[in-house]
Amino acid sequence: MENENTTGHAPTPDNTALKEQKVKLKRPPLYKVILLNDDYTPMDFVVSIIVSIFNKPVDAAKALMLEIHKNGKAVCGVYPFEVAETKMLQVLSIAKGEEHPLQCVIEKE
Ligand code: TYC
Repeated sequence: MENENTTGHAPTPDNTALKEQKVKLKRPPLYKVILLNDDYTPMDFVVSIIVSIFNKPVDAAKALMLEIHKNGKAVCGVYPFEVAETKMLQVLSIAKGEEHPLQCVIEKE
């Protein structure tokens, strides 16, 4: 029916319905945290990083490390931007502190 009020709001003075508002809810974008292979960072160190920063069980961390070693890179986790950025900076800081060249990047999904 024309001018039917389906808004849940009080009718306007001329008794026509207020226009429905389209509220577009957007999910926050997610970012992949990717570890890169190199020839020098020890395998055990990479496994310990994946366990401690990305909260993976040891077996999954070993599998991810081997995937990076074989294929050059792997996604270790997917997070909102600020979490992804923090994890990337933590990886880089710990690796630098131990003088390993391990590299880590983030990429929008
Ligand atoms: N390629 C390294 C080695 O043979 C191991 C390694 C794995 C390094 C994963 C970095 O992100 C990495 N010691």
